[in-house]
Amino acid sequence: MAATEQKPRIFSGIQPTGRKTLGNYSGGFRQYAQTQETGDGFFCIVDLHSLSVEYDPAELRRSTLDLAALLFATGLDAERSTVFCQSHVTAHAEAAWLLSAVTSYGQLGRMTQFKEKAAAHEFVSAALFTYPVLMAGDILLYQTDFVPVGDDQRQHLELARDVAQRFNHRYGETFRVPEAIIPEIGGRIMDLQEPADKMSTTLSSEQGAVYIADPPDVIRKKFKTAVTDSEREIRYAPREKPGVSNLLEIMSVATGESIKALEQRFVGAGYGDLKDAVGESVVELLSPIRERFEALRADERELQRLLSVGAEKARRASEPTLDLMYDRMGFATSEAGRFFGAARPRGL
Ligand code: ATP
Ligand code: LTN
Repeated sequence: MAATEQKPRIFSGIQPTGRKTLGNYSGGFRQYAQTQETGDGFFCIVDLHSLSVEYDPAELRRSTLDLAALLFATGLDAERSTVFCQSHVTAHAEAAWLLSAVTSYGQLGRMTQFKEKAAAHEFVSAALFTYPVLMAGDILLYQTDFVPVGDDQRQHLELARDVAQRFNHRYGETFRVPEAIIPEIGGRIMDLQEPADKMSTTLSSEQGAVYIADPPDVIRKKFKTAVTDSEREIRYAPREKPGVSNLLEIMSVATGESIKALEQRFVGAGYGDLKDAVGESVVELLSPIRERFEALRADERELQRLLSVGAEKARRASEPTLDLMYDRMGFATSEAGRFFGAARPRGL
C-alpha cells in the first residue's frame, strides 16, 4: 500500500514514575485518545526513561501497571491502539545506542529539562543526559508522523527531528521526520501555586499540582487556594496574569468551552467564583476517569495480558526499521543473524 493511503502513525511516550497530574492529562492523555480516532496509535510506557533519576524498583513495577490502567481509563482502546512497555521491546535500547552516534553532545547539554533536573538532583546520571536520544529512538523506530505531547517536550522533539535528518543525510533515507502536536490551549498547564512554572510530576509541591487520583474535596481545596493576582478582572493574558489565565485554560480543557466564552461568562464575577467553577469542572472531568482507573487497576492479570499483546505488535512494527538502521550503518550479518531486505519499514 502506498504511504499516502495509510493512516498517519502516531507515537507518544509517558513515564511510569510519579503521580500523574492534570498537566499530563491536558498535554498527554487527552490528546492520545483524540489522535487515536484518526491515526494508527502507539503509546509507550517509557520505563527505561524512568531510570534517569532515582526511583524505587518495587514501586516501578506497580506504577507501570497503574499507568497502563490510566491510559485505558482515559480513553485508549486496546483494539485500535498499541499500548506497550518500552522495556518489553529491546529495539528501543538498541536504537538509542546507534542514534547516539548522530546526536550532538552540545545539543544534549542545551536541553532545558536536563538542566532543570540536573539542578534538582545531587546525583546526575549519564542517563539523564542521554535521555533525549532514547526518546528520539522511541519515535523514529515507528516511522512516526505525529507525536502528541505537552509544550515542555518541544525541544526534545526538535532534537529527534535533527537526529533523523542527520542519520538520513549520513546513511541514506531511513526515517520519517516526525512532527509534534501540541495543543494550543492546555499545552502547558502551570503550577497552581507558582504560575510561572509548569505543573510538574516531579518538581511541583503537593498544593501546586492537581493529581488525577486526587479525591474531589482535595481538588476543590487546591483550586480555592490557587494563586491569582491583585487585580479583579477575569481575562486571558498569560504574561500579565499567569494565574488567572491558567485557571481559564484549565476550565477550557475540562469543559470544552472556548476561552472567549469563559471570559464572557465571568464578566463582573470575582476570582472566588472563578476558582469554585474551575474546581467543580475539574472534579467532573476527573471523577469518571478515577472510577474507571480503580476498576481497571484491580485486574493485574488482564493488564499484563494487554501489555503483552501491545509488545508483540510494537516488536513487529519496529523490527524492520531497526534492521534497516544496522544495515545502513554497515554492520555485518552473521549467517544466522539479522535478515536484511526481507522486511522494509512502512513507506520505504
Ligand atoms: P516531569 O514533570 O517530571 O518532567 P512529566 O510529567 O513531564 O515529568 P511524563 O509523565 O512522561 O513526564 O509526561 C507525559 C506527557 O505529559 C508529556 O507529553 C508531557 O509533555 C505532558 N505534560 C507534562 N506536564 C505537563 C503540563 N504541565 N501541561 C501540559 N502537558 C504536560
Ligand atoms: N520525554 C517525555 C516522555 C517520552 C516521550 C517519548 C514522549 C519518552 N519517549 C516519545 C513522546 C515520544 C517526557 O518527559 N514527558
